[in-house]
Amino acid sequence: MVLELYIDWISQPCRAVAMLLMDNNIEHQVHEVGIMKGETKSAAFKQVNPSGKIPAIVDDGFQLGESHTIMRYLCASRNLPDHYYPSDIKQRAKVDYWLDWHHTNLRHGSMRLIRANIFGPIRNFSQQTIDELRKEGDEVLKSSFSFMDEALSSSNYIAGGNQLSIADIALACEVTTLPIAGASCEDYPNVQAWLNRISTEVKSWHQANAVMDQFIASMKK
Ligand SMILES: N[C@@H](CCC(=O)N[C@@H](CS)C(=O)NCC(=O)O)C(=O)O
Repeated sequence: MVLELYIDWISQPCRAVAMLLMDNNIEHQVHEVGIMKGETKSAAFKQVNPSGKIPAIVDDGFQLGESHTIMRYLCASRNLPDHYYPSDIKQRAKVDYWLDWHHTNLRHGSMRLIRANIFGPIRNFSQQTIDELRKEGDEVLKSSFSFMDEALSSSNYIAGGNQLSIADIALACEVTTLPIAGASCEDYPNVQAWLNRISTEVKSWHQANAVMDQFIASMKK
């Protein structure tokens, strides 16, 4: 049975999973679940992922959520090239380190700004809430980018090594979404160079980012 993928193309973790599938020609069927339409919280979608979050997959009846977990599962179940999630235990631990770091650092900051600048006005958050989210988001992003910039001063890839890993894909998808929230990595030259590198090495980068790129372009009009 073909693998079922539940995503919204605007979502960072969704695009990371989609890129891994597309770059490796893994057959899959996309089911779009609109975040803005509230479809992640529908009873039908919660049958697929009870947490009400995307991405999610169903692989021959096996249901799985959480983008990092899905990516690791795909690496193992589809025997993907070793560089994505290395079998060397120490290199693998480095990839896991950055995937874990992502949740409470880069993504934490990015989500604060997205909530403040996108969801705040739509969902009528108070000005105080928006200001607090912005302040925290700015601070967390600044320290996250400084930390990444330092790591990338001695390596072309976030987890070290000399090839792309799933940590690069997950983090790069987060960084490339930041213009939606009015932020960017342009003050961090190593992060910027790394983002350019990842965007050329991931073959499906532009295809997977097309909806988000259109959204960003429409915001500038
Ligand atoms: N840690 C999760 C985060 C998933 C997540 O936050 N997904 C968002 C889209 S980017 C979502 O489903 N939001 C819908 C909602 O909360 O209703 C992962 O990496 O998969």
